Amino acid sequence: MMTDRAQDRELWGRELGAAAKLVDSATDVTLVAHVHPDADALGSALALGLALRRRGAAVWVSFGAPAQTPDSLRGLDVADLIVPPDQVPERPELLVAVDTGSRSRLGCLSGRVDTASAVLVIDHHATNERFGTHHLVDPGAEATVVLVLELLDALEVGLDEPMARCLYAGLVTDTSCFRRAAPGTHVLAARLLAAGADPNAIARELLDTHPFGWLAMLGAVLGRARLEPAAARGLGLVHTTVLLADVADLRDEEVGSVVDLVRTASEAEVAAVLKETGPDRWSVSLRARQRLDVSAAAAELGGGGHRLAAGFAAEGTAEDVLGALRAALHRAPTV
Ligand SMILES: [Mn+2]
Repeated sequence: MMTDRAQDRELWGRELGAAAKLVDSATDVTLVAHVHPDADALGSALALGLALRRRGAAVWVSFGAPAQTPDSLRGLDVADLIVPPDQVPERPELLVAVDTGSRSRLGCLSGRVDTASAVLVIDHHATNERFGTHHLVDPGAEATVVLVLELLDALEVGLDEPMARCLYAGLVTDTSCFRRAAPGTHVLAARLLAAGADPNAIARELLDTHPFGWLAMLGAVLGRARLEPAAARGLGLVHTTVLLADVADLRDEEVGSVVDLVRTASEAEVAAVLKETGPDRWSVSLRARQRLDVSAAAAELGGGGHRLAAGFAAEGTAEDVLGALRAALHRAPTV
């Protein structure tokens, strides 16, 4: 499975072996997802957590923010492994950070990187800073759950339905419903279905369920969208803002869905959604169709991500942020 992915198979084999040994011998394991976890992050943490608990380890799963588990992801935590950050051990024997490119993305739990006896980083972000003592980092993997499954195979863990559900949740979301999945990844998905994952139920809960207020929010936000054909090196930029007033009682899931609609504009290579997080504070999501590397633009602006999906945080007026973004996209490499 790895032949089409890892650049150095021998090194990968060594890292996988070391990670498996580390996890195999741990009696207490703290698994941490990035702040505002998505299905890949929480699915990775919970699948590995379920497997390790079944093997007798004490397991905690947590994330720095928000205080509550996102609604659409609650169904993944069948064994109540998720605890609030203040219940995570002060000095974990083994800390596993999943789907997290940098320690700052662990939020209030980032200090555990220093207090843990060992830190395993499992991730697929190209911008990963390798901040652990052990690493399973492969930017060629479509999702972190792919790497978790590889680790589970190395540990000879048999998949059950709850684990398969968690892994499938990360796979279906991070591959945009398998549009960006390599042949081998479809084979992995087949294994997860055989282990009991229900693709229709998982996708409906994760992707196709929103409160009624979502429709009014979309009306306002999409009505403000603007197209700049000359931007993004002449390939086109479409952008809009999501203001705090637009999303009053809505969940992260509703806000996160906006970029997937904005990016459908055929005239634009790049889509940007500026989400207001406070007065003159923004969290910006970037998507590219195929020709521009938006992770380079995001990195230049202090963020990170993948070639076709990236983001950054910014301060200033929306127009200030757009100005900086236009300049960064003008310098972004084509692929
Ligand atoms: Mn991911």
